[in-house]
Amino acid sequence: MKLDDFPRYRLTFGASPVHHLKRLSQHLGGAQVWAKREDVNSGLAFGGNKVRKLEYIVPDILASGADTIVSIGGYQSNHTRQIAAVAAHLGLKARLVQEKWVPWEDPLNDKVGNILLSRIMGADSRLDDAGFDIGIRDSWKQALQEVEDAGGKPYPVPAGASEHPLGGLGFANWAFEVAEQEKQLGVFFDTIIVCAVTGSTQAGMIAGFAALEELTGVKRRVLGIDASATIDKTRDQVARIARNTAALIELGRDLRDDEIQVLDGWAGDLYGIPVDSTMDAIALGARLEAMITDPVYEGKSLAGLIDLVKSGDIPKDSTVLYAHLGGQPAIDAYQSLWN
Ligand code: 5PA
Repeated sequence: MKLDDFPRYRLTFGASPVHHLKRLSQHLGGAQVWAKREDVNSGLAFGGNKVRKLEYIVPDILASGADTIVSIGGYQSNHTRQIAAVAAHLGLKARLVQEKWVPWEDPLNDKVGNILLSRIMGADSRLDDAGFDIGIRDSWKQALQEVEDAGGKPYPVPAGASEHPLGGLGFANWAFEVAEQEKQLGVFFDTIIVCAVTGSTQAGMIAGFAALEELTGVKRRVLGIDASATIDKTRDQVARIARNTAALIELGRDLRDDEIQVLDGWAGDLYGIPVDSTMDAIALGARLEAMITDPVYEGKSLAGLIDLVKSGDIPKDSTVLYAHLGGQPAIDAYQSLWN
């Protein structure tokens, strides 16, 4: 099936905004930097990248007749907050497994930010001591079983909606949305910067831009910035989901290795713990552009962008698009970094 033939349930406002980061570009003195803003893509509890992925999963949820969406993430997972939002929007229940993915000892870490929003939206959000892993977890399988045992009909959505067979479609479509916006704005983005952890955001983009390349012959770089600090797993997952998504939308060729690039160097030692480059990037984005990024994901990918422009790896004549994927609600749990 071609991408346009997959059913899409609209959860976003429309195309997410694209704008020039003039002061940041000037400051870096190199490439022109623009942003595409998934952090303001929807009215559902602050939106974010998962809302876009879920647009292609909701038709399957509704067709399944499920009454409860079951998903998993860390205490401050943006994904589980977006699951809670979409469940509320559809009139379904949400059962969320919130694992201790980050050894972050702020006493409010399991009370404010994303987890608070999920609870306000009525999700059944339960804490679990297990540490970080982007793979399929027993705690999640157990939650599915519990919903069934209680007579409910669960619908499983894995971490970040990434391992779901349709998880890459939202961002495959994003590539075509970018191409439309380029026409309207009269720009061409030769490089895309995107944060990668569970992988289907970047993977979807890779498949989508590959499909676009087949139509136009135009190549570009989709650079993933790892924020998992378990880069081998993230790299494997991005590659696998990119290939699955490419096959799903009938790309008609294999993806080349040069199309799958997940870069190391900005995650620090641990998922969820910012390093100096993260904090500097957050400050720069906030002070030059009032563009707020978080210490877990977007601050790390912004740090990558800044360094790649400064080093000339992204050359001066480049026009680069920073995919802002959301994540600001988690900042409350990290207040001690600034107070
Ligand atoms: C997340 C993910 P992928 O997981 O698709 O690679 O996206 C990485 C990413 N930016 C980037 C933000 C703001 C994100 O929330 N978040 C996860 C979560 O549980 O919130 C899936 C890990």
